[in-house]
Amino acid sequence: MAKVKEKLLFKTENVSGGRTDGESGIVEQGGSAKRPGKVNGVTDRLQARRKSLNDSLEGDVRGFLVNEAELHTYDDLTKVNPVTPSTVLKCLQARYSARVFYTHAGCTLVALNPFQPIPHLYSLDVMHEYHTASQPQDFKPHIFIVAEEAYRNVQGQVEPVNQSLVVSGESGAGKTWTSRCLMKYYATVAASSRKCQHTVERIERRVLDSNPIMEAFGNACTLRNNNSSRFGKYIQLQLNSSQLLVGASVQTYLLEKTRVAFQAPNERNFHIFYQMMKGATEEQRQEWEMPRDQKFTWLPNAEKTLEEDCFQETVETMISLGIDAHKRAQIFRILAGLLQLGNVNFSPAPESEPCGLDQHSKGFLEKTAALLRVPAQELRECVSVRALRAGKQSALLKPCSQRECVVRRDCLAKVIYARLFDWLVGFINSSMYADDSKWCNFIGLLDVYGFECFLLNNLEQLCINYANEKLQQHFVAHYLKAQQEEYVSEGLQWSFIRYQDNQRCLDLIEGNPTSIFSLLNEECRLNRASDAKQFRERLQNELSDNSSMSWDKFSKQPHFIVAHYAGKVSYQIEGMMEKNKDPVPPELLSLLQKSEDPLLHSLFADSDTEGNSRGHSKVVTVVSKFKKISARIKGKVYRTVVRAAMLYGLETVSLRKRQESELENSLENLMKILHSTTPHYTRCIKPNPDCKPLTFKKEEVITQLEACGIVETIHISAAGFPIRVPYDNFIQRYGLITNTRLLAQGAENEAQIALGPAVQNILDAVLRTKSSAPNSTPNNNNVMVHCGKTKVFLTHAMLELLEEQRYRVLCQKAFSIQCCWRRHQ
Ligand code: AD9
Ligand code: MG
Repeated sequence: MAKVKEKLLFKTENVSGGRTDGESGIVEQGGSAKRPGKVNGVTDRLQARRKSLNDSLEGDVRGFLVNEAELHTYDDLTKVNPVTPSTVLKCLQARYSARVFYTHAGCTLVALNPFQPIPHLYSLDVMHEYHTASQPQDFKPHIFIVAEEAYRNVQGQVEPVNQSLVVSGESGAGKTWTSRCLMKYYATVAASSRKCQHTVERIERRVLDSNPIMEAFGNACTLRNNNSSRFGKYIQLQLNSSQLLVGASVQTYLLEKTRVAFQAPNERNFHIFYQMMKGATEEQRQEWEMPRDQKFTWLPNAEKTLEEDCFQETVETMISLGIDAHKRAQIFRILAGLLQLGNVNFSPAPESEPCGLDQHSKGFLEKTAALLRVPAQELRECVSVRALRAGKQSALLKPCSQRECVVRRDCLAKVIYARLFDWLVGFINSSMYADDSKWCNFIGLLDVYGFECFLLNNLEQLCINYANEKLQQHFVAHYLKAQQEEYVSEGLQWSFIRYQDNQRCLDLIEGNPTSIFSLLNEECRLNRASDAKQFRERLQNELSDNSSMSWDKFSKQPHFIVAHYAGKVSYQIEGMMEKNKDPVPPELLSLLQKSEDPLLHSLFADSDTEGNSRGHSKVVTVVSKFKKISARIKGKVYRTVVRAAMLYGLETVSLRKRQESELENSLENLMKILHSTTPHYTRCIKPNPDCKPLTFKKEEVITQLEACGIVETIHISAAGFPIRVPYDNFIQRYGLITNTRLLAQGAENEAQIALGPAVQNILDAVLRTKSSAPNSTPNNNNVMVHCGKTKVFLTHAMLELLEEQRYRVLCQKAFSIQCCWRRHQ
């Protein structure tokens, strides 16, 4: 007997919605690399049959996909059959080789980084084409489809709905590039009205100009990306009732301020320092004490030439945003002061004496003091002597050790830089923000750090991964909603979906009453000497019943492991409490309050120089600031802050308002905004670690697909009815079970509906066989099928059952043909 060719076929839709493959098909919306349930109680043959089906569902795609040569034409990954990590990978690779960089993955867009300019892909003409198309989704996948969909959605069918575009991915994957591209798109399409061309042009320019400034101050060259954003940002583009861009606001998260004073080997400080060093005029050099040949400890790898080292562009955008010459001079002077500070080194001294400074360091300290406009002697004392206070008594002065001096020096640089950055963000906001009466809706763009897992992970990674965990939860909820909508439109009920969410992991990190964050905060509030081992024991005693937490028995360092949705991460505890407290010695704050530089003075004018010094537990820790939403924050406080800042020339925003604006930047607040909008997800993928054009490394990509949740999405699909087959395709493949023939293929909606009874007949026949031979059925519980209006929704177990039945019928037919043939011989 000729071997029955068993292979699942698939078909897909081309960009204009038509079929690209004429064969009958099973369109699988999701698959699973590890499908639940075990095969049991079946004959050997069926077991083997099932195994081969399983293998083909789970394993290599060779000989399984209809036409590998056409893989690059699959515009939506959910149409690849089966959807497994390996088929998804293969499809993306084929597309990348064919220089196709965008692919839909259900409700998300996957963007592969080309690592080379592709100007024709983003030209004004292309923007125009997507913007004016009646059905942009019929065009090739593109970031402009997402942009346009969000833009059109703002109007909403019933009422306007705010939109959020969430761009995620690992460092160097293209998030910031994509966000910039989206901003350009809106600045172009939302400025197309001639009526208020003047204002729109102005605001559109400002919105775009905010990028180079924020990147100059917040981006740096790292091992992973020459222009790596060292902060997260959420930009709201404000639209008026005519859908025109009239303003914008930006919120930033978790600036990596430690970079000012510490750069990992082969990495660099923030771009702005290099820009100043390379682009300063001779006059500026003199003022900033920056001769060309001067080496600065905090300016490593200055010899590297980067596109980002463009001082003139930064200055021009500062001018365009309204930062006047006076303010610019103050900003650059402060930054120059920080560079001088980095060259101050301390020499050890006996315990009762302050650390010494050699001649060089003395010189740099004096230059620092002159640039920061603070008394040099006080600066020296502040970094080398600690004031201990008990109650209202006068302070007891204690010389700091060499290490403590370094910590205080670095702390001074970090706190100045962080406040300067916040000030800049405040200024940018004040120059872009539209009056409340002028806008009614917004499109938000979120560009945050992706999931991180390094050799050593600490509080920074915990916060970043926690944020990603929250975003993943939001994504899952949204994705399920999209699935539900398809089920509803096909007349199915939603309750069939079961999936694993990441709530347990979130409980572990942020839950009440006991979680990593709560214990960490408690430990910091107790204000006792941090003890990593003791903290590890507390975690183990109080959280070991959460299965997302574990420990490596063989590790000597105090640590804990969290099982995130994207993988396990081991966090070291050493230094975590200190990072969480993020203390600033009050002496430093008092010193800065005395600065004669108006900008520096204003940055610290409202600092609390008392609370911390008494050792009271008024500590607002890093994690509570990042996580928390303040009950006091209602509606438009942020706008009030911005307005107040404008009113007072951006210098006298009160402490309360500044704290409120800080809390406004909390993750919970961000999640609240996201939940109130319609989200659109773009997952950026970095095809190789070396940022080389057109190089696709499978291992790199698969790890990212896992980390950004694409594989997770597949698992979620598999939890419901991953296989959806249009009625005509179903009859074409399984009609032989009941001798039903399909006369025409590719039926329209009504014709599909008319096929319902025939489909039901086939299903009844198969399910009857199943109940008459219960032992032969795998995963009895998972044999589920639902007829929608035009499609059959199947579980994998039901698909297996159908395939078995089809195989039996084919064997019977082959057998009777053989008998018939023998009889005739
Ligand atoms: V990080 O988390 O901030 O370290 P991002 O933001 O994900 O990172 P970024 O957008 O900075 O990465 O992209 C890295 C580089 O990839 C850019 O500097 C571009 O040179 C390159 N890139 C990214 N996307 C594109 C693109 N669509 N076309 C061409 C691109 N080049
Ligand atoms: Mg970035």
